[in-house]
Amino acid sequence: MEDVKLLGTKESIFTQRIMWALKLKGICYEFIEQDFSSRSSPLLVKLNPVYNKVPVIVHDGNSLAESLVILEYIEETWPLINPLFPVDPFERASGRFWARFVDGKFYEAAKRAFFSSGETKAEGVESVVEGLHLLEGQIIGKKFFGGEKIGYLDIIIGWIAYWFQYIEEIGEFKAMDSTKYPCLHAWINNFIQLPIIQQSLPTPDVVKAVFRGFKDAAALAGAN
Ligand SMILES: N[C@@H](CCC(=O)N[C@@H](CS)C(=O)NCC(=O)O)C(=O)O
Repeated sequence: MEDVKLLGTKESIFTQRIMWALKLKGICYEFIEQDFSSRSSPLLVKLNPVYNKVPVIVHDGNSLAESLVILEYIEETWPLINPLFPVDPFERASGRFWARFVDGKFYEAAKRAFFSSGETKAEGVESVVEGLHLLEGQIIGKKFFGGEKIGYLDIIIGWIAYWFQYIEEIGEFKAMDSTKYPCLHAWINNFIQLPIIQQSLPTPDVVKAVFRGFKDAAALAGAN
């Protein structure tokens, strides 16, 4: 039995990555749900003093934060069970490149499209559209970004398959277009239909309430 604990929230796109990876590896873990409605829990502050953010994994008493780092750790700790990274060094590095793109440039553009208004919002939407176009180029001819089965990059991009539609709805913008990105659209359906993904997804109501909360908090902060 492994001693694995995961601090997170079920609505968090970053926490879900770790839940998916642990499930794909068949690793049992204790989930320690966090509540961000007031302050970060003392346990989270202790285990992730740098960012106070989830997810945090605790394995045999050692804690690690940042989902991309945790995913690499999970893969290196349990490499033989359902490998998530490609074997080929170029493919591995390329996966890391696109992971950074999604968590960096693309995520920041989605935040501008979601939170901003006027020119900044329009620029954010344009940048998201460019990002989707680039991701379409990466999935052409493949069922999953990992090839025939779900892998590291699918886990990173997974939030676009489910959360993105609600980001668009609550953020009042539209960038996803199944006619412009047919392969990405096919991937979304393939990804969402996987039982391991289905089982852990929060309901649309929960996701929308979280995103509305982000919007309201940002509006309140802007007004002060
Ligand atoms: N780069 C981090 C992002 C983690 C993150 O933004 N977590 C959010 C939840 S989705 C969080 O903990 N927010 C709490 C807060 O900011 O107080 C990762 O990949 O793990």
